[in-house]
Amino acid sequence: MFIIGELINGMYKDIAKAIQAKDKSVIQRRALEQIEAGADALDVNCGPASKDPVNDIQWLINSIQEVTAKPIAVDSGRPQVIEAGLKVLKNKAIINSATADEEKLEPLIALAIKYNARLIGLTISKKGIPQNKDQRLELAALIIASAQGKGLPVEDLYLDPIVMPVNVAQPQMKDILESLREFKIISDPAPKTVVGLSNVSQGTCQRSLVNRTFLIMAVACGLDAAILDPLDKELVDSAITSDLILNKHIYCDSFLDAYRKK
Ligand code: THG
Repeated sequence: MFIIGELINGMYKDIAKAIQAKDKSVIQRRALEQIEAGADALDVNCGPASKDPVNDIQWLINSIQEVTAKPIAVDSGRPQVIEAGLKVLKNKAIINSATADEEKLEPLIALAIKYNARLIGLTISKKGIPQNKDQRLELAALIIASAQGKGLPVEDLYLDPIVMPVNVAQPQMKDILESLREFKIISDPAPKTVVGLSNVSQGTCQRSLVNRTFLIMAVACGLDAAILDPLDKELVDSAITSDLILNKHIYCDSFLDAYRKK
């Protein structure tokens, strides 16, 4: 499981405050905590309150790059904010994200190629979030075809079925999970898959349990990567154990420690 830490997001009050005050230490601490806990990459989003997202995303990325060389996922709905992030990124970036809306998708695929970045494609269109698996697969096929047509390697493409809160879209959960499995059989080579895990438990109680259970079920459907809270130790332990059961690393009695020291 490729773990992308979700905690550097202006959605969180302490991060929003740090961005406003340009207090690097808060951001750098949150970056290192997540990596220490097992994050392979960091999602970075300046949040809805940012008045100058182009400048803020560059400040965030520069602050993080002073303390770590881990990959960064530049998370914004605005292509100009994403490009601002890509300009200052030193390592292979992840663009988070493009939608299956041709006008937005094509420029973002072009950016992914220009900056040699990985791209997260959301199965959402102008018409909104799909209501079933077939609509998700249709949008997934469109994203894959567009990426292949422009020359972005499918290995660099991560498809995201868009996870909805279980208390809002309970009848859709099964379709979301099955979409993950079927994204893999649309093309050869197969695209990778990713989810924003904490979406599933927004507004629910027992958040950690809901997140953990969904993650394990998604891993069984072939999930490659997740944007999640790496400070939830039981969650990361479950992710590592799921990979162990899928034979992605070798069993030893201390497999949790061994994985974390990798
Ligand atoms: N797919 C992709 N990218 C994404 C998402 C996705 N990026 C953003 C988001 N979804 C993933 N990140 C989060 C981060 C936090 C929460 C959910 C998803 C979260 N936050 C608390 C809440 O809303 O209750 C905030 C708590 C607080 O304010 O302190 O749940 O799906 N590609």
